[in-house]
Amino acid sequence: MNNQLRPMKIGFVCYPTFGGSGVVATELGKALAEKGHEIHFITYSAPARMGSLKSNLFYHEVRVSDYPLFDYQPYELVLTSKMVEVTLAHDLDMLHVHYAIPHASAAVMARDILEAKGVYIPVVTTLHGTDITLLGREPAFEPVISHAINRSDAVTAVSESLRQDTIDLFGVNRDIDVVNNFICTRHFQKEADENFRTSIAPDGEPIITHISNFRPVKRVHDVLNIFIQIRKEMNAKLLLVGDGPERSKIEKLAQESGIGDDVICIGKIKNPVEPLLISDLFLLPSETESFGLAALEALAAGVPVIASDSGGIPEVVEHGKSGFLAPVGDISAMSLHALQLLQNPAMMADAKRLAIEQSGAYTIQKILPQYEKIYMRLMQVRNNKAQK
Ligand code: GMT
Repeated sequence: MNNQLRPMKIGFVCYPTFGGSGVVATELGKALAEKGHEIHFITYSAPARMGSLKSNLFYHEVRVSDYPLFDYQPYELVLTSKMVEVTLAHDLDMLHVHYAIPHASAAVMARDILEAKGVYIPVVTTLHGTDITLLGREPAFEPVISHAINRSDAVTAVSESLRQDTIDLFGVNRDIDVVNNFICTRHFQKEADENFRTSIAPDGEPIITHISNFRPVKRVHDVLNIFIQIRKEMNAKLLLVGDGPERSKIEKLAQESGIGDDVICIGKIKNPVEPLLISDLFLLPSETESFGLAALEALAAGVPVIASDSGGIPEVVEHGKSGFLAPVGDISAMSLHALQLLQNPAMMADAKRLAIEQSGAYTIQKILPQYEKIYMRLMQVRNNKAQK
């Protein structure tokens, strides 16, 4: 434990799903708990990556009863009340919420309710991307997101690109700390499962992988079209991991393109490490990506990445080193880069080595202290307030 930072009790609010923001929040909470802090997850179901409860790790369910009075159940209000309840019951020091809505706006309201009761609790908001780049553009959400950002006690963004987008889109004039996403290296220090590899590529074909929530922003049709170009030149398999609105369309397109047998969709899985360890190349041609945690996970598994040069991706993947970047939608450039790597073993070996090397800049050991520094800053403000 850092000498200057006493163990703290922190309420963590996130989406408990497999999405990047939930994964980052859960892994951060677990690592802080291991360092001696007391972490209370406040979510509508147990976070997917939480695993079994350990000491210092707690989970409080937000349960919205089905009131026949409402056409829409007021989740944000129930979440707010739960944050107030857990803060008082467990004497929390801080709330760290991941994703602007409804988490940051609910936390700001919870803090106001608690302040009226004479309890001051700082709110840290971590912005993850779609809350800013997609929802932030919606007039239906913009005023609430702006308010939540301006009224949080500290705001972090997962990349410099997202920090700039937040300033540009919301005109906020407050400090935003950039704290990058991270990986837990030990999760990747495993042998690849050879049976799994053979089941996907029985004749030793290279495996090209894409992992996402299959939303339009991921441009999974580009993934398929890049693969079709590669397949014209060499044997290969496309491994699609995850599920979402575009999946059945992509499966149908793969069948119609005559390469259906080379496209394997395995759906949603808890942990992306196993498929990454058997992969040769990772594709992430997204329209935008505030960071691209999936790309970082691929690098950590020693898998070079071919991606679009949008959002925060260039901060993660170094063009010409750990992979290649091209403009959004430039399928021919991305397929040429992919073939360059797949057909050149020496270049591929270098890219694999650089992938692992570059992911080393984003380990939890390097990122966690950056969050602790922010917590420490807010604890000082809290203590000063208490002394007045
Ligand atoms: O990628 C998604 O659509 C899921 C989304 C989320 O909120 O879970 O991911 C966002 O947050 C991740 C974690 O910070 C980032 O790595 C992703 O780049 C970001 N997605 C987008 O910006 C599209």
